[in-house]
Amino acid sequence: MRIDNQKIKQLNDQALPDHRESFDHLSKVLNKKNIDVNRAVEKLKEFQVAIPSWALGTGGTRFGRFSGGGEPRSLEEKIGDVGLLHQLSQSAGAISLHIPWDIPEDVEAIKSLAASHNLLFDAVNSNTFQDQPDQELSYKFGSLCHVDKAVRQQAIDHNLEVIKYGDALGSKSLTVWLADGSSFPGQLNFKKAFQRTLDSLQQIYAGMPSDWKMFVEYKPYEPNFYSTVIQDWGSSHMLADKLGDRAYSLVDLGHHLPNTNIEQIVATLMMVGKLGGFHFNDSKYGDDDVTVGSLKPYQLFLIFNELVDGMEDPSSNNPYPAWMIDASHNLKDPLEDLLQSLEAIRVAYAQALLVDRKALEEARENNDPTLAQEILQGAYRTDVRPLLAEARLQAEGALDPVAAFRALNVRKELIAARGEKTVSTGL
Ligand code: PSV
Ligand code: MN
Ligand code: MN
Repeated sequence: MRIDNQKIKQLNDQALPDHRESFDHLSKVLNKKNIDVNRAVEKLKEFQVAIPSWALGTGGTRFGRFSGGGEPRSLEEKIGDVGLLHQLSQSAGAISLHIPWDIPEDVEAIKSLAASHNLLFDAVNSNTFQDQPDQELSYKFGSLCHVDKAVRQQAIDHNLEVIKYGDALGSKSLTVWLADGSSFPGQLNFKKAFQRTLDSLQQIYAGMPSDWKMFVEYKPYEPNFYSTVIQDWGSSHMLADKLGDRAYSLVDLGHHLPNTNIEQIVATLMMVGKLGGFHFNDSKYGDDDVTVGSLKPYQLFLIFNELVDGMEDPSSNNPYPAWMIDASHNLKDPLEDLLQSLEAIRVAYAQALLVDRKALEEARENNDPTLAQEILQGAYRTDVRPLLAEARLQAEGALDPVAAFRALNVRKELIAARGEKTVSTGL
């Protein structure tokens, strides 16, 4: 399904006088502070966030899953859903696939479908955390770290196959997230497990095309609750460092112990050119995967403050990071939720663009924490939503994507086309 652009335009026209008023007001405020409003709007137009194929259906908790209906039943329908998000928001220009959930049967047809929605293929993801029905050996006790060479080889071969699918579609990176670890003290030899994981990753790295990157994700818990092999950014960085120039750490917001200073991790990884990608979500307790910015928007801003600092640093050799939402929804409409996440990410990004970096650096050099806080919070407390709306308007998206999604009865139409009881593959 595609939305008629005329209908988006009609909704925008109705909301235009209010938008103009708030955008003009904000422009005046920012101009007084010597902030280039056009530059900020252009930056926002360029800023694209990938949508993971597994976030398009209703996620579950271990107590149940309550489908909202109209979930995508195939890769084609998943691409269609990301196309809708991109049409409304003009900021979701890529999809991230998870193999084997998203095996493309007809690569050329899938490529042209994605292109017709102006979508690129972001990082491809391997899955060695579940056993597939036709699989010979089990990952119950790990995959790339497994004590049995044959299991490791099976997991390596799977990753190489994922790279092949990604390459055919035009992806340029592989994200490896491992569930490997142990649930009981004494179960695993930490050092041997790490060495075996490195050895397996080296073989996968060697199988990547020369223009590909590998992103190594870390997580301190779940599904193994005593230890995970790649528990933190230090372990991830050690692996990426040993693997080579095209291997990087990937930071997922939910993959930290409570109160971890994630913005400092971001700054440190970017300083050494090793932050490859970012997974956005929010959480209160663990890897809750709830809507970005729904709980800790100030933390998100502080993270973006470091990301923008790293991206604008001329001496940095960090590549432009790959942005992705990694969230799941057990109550909300997944598409509405993703629109809210996109908005939260872009709000934090826009606020970080407003930070006067020269003044902040001076405050730091003068040991003036009060002024440093004034500068940061001045940017954080600016309502930047009119900037986002203007960027969308200029790109022919919707001024208010969630309102448009509802006014145009998108979910109702998806249910009519796909049915009430559809279940999408994913986490
Ligand atoms: C599991 O925690 C996880 O959410 C990781 O963050 C991966 O990126 C994702 O699943 C897909 O495998
Ligand atoms: Mn993730
Ligand atoms: Mn996760």
